Amino acid sequence: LTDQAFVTLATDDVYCQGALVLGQSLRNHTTSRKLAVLITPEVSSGMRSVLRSVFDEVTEVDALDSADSVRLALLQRPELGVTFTKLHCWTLTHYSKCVFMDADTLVLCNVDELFDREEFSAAPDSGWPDCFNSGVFVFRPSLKTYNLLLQFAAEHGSFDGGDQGLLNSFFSNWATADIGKHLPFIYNLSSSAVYTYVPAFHHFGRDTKVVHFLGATKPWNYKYNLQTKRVMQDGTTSGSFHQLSFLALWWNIYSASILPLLEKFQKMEESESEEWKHTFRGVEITLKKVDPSVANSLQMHVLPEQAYEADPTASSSEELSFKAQPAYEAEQRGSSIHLSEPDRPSKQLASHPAFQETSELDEVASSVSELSIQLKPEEPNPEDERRKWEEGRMDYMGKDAFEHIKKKLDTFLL
Ligand code: UPG
Repeated sequence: LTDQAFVTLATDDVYCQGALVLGQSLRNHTTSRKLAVLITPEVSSGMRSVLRSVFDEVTEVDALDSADSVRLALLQRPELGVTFTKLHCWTLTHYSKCVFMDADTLVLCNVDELFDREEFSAAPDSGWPDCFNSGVFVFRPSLKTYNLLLQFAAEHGSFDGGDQGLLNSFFSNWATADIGKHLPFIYNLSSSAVYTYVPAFHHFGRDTKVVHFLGATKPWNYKYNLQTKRVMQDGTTSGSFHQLSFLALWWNIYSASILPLLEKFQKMEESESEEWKHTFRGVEITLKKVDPSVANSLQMHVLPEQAYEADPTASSSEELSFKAQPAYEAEQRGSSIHLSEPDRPSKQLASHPAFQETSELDEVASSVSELSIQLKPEEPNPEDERRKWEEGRMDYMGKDAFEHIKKKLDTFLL
């Protein structure tokens, strides 16, 4: 059944974490279908390698923004415009039928029977059950449908500013035409439904097949204790026992299968490459080892030069200096450089294990455009460290404590 696939979407490295857990959960439950992920240019090359080890197909598409800021503002979720990118799934015409799943969903068992359904099948949205939720749906890739959707979007926009409003208006007879196209709610259980109708959850919840962590707080925003295997609750975390156990399930997969992959690929890149390339909204930064015999001797190139200035001759084993143009701001956070453009949140531009982590810089550098990056002295024996990690001998209380792992992940996920 190679002409059918589960498809998901991740427009940045953060959502990729969700896509990876979803992909792994489908693999764990031995799906017989292909796994495909749509990404945008912002996804880093390291993350693409990790995605390729879980998914059969990693396809880059352009971000498609609804550019409908008024309606999105109504939703108080300006970032959702990016979900219009989801429409690209109709262009995967080498598949005859697909099941789309949001990157914040998780399967609890094999759900291949979804492919017995027809376009357009979806489960009711718990907020307005005459609408379907667009986090899980069955569709048939077709350029004709894709173009009709784009045309419809341009003419009518989306009543909620996201893809869900648009798709509900487009497939407007879903609520009444064919009950066969209503997926049971257990194929898209939003975690909030658990507390809005507790008795129903107690009665039917054990049959749940797909959990959807819908809303602004995603599983990867929680803290997880690797030793106790529990999601940590601080003052801001609320959630029923069941919600927490779904979250713990997500984190179990993440820590057991995804974290080691991320670690492995990061270490491979560090040890194999003499050159590191990072791309950020069309800006490319290259770090090159200048003198292999000198620890951490790096040279930095930034393209295009009109956006960011870096002295191409500046190379040193102790310091790299970097200057963002006046409109941009640069800051060092841990071992990564972040850049922000006017009115946009800052994003990581580059990280390198040789960057000295300086907490002082964190505080003072947020408003400056010029930055000197201190380079670390040589690390003691990274081979030994890697072997220990691979053998599962992690130093949980010391350097491999959760905060440090998290910090490390942040260097290429933020
Ligand atoms: N996504 C990205 N990058 C982003 C935002 C979203 O890749 O910056 C993808 C990802 O696959 C994600 C999906 O789009 O899972 C939906 O976005 P999400 O942040 O999960 O939104 P929710 O509020 O949880 O989802 C509701 C619907 C969803 C619909 C969305 C917008 O459940 O199906 O896409 O609203 O209409």
